[in-house]
Amino acid sequence: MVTIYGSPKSSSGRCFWCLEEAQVPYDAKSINFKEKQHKSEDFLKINPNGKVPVLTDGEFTVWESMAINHYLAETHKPELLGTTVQNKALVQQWTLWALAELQPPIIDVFIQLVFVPEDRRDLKAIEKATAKLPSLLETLNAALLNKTHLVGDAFSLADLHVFSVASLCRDIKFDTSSYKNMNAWMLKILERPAYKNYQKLCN
Ligand SMILES: N[C@@H](CCC(=O)N[C@@H](CS)C(=O)NCC(=O)O)C(=O)O
Repeated sequence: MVTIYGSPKSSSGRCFWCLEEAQVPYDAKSINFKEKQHKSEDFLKINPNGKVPVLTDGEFTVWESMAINHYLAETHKPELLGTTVQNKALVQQWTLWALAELQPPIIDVFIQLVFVPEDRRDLKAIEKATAKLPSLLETLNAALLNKTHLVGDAFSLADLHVFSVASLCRDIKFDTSSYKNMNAWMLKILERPAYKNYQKLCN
């Protein structure tokens, strides 16, 4: 039995979404941050980083949200990884781009706006991170010209991972109205039954 540790409302969310896409039966265990459950001896045995998400499958344990999704796809819905050698590489390309390029500036702003009280915010850090977003979002927007999916002609982990980061633009109130292809792609993804199931878990 697969068990996912974490909340659908955190960076674990993309794993809950992937579980729904791959139609994997699972057990969810929430971790109480206030009680420092993620730093407990028991939890550190499954993730020495003291972070969620973590997935266990029998005796097997994996952490890092995008690696968890790779495992779920391999074991339950391999087409999410791309169906040709080239498309598999492109799914990796967009996954790593989401994690290494797009996520850091968005998270920098997110932390300031969501967790830091207004009078203690680092405005320079917000400005610096925000300035990186237009060229990143333009890259994404250009890749989606006349396309409904980032890789090939089917939904893949490239879409799931990039969407899970790009959608945070709404939380940081970054205006994305000029990125028309990206917005059309996002609207289609919002209609996915698996995405809707995952959203229900967040309510
Ligand atoms: N790169 C990791 C990030 C995991 C992460 O930062 N998780 C946060 C929750 S959103 C956490 O557990 N934070 C607890 C801590 O840092 O002490 C992933 O994608 O899985």
